Amino acid sequence: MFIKKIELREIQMEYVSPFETSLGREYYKDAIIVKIEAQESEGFGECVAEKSPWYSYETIETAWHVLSQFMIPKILKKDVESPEAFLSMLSRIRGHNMAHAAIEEAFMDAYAKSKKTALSKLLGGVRNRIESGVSIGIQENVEKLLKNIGNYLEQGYRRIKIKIKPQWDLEVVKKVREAYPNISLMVDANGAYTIKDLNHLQKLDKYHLLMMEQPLEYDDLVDHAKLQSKMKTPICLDESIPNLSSAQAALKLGSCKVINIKVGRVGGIQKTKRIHDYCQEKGVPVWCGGMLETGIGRAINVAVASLQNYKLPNDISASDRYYAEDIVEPPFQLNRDGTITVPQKLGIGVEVLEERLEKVTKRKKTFT
Ligand code: OSB
Ligand code: MG
Repeated sequence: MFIKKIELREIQMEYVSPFETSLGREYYKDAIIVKIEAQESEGFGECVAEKSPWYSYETIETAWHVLSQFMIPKILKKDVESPEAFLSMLSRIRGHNMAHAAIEEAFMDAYAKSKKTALSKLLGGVRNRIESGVSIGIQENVEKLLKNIGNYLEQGYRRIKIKIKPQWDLEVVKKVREAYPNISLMVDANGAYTIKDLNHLQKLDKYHLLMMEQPLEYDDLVDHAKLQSKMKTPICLDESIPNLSSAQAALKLGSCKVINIKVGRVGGIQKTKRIHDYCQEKGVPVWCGGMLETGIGRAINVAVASLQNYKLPNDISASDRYYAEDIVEPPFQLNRDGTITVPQKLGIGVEVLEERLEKVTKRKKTFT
């Protein structure tokens, strides 16, 4: 595939409601959208780096820098014969997984289109529908949280994830369980605790949570192993798994029983597939995490979640849970059974609405 032109856009879209985690509160989605134009097709990718380095060290600025100074020059005006060749052309650039993922997604979309296949099919996906869960941020009070949960359950979401932090944890989970004794419920701390909180966290065991996501520091595996050995609730790692080798280390150490794979965090679709395959071999289920993506990133998430070992509900909700107006057509909708249908059209399988993209663009650069 001969790569003729690449376009970077920084966009900003308002969330339907602010999203708060132990890391802070966000009102807008800021992202970089990458478009690759090849001889035979074009493709889109989304960089999930945020404005500030809270979730990850990467930011919009670091991704823009690394994409334009180092990644784009390596592939522009080049003939790339396969996804593997694409990866190896960029393999000298260490780290910056979110930047890597964005440009690889755009390549994979264009590549699937050139092969006249849907991205899900190209990857070996086995589902027509993926299970949809919803991730609910920290609220002003528990009453609001319970009301939100009720709304999402009514819409059909199959699993509720609530964000926790010290002072917004045991009492909140207790009240949610009292109101909804049997729902599929999990918590995500985004690394807000340390191993010194062991006794405190153990008190969550009585609420039969589906799992507890990333309780301890983002770069820790050893303390997570200690914590997991002393808790019944399965630990799921998010931030602590940036690549295949950390996934291997985590399973060997016993740091978790589940892995949340985010395409951006692990550096792209092919790397996602490798972690997925490894976990499958080890009998460890995975699910697809989210970064409140626009329809572009969402389409990629839906495609990877169609793989066999995505055995738990994903943080892939309908477009209207995030945005009043998405930038793809059709927007992602929740089926009544709490699933989202995997697009069967070529590539990411949804049309990117370029006029709408233009409206949300804050900066744009074209490379030819
Ligand atoms: O930890 O999973 C997380 C959003 C931004 C940063 C980190 C996380 C999240 C989410 C959102 O939980 C999930 C979604 O996209 O619906
Ligand atoms: Mg998380």
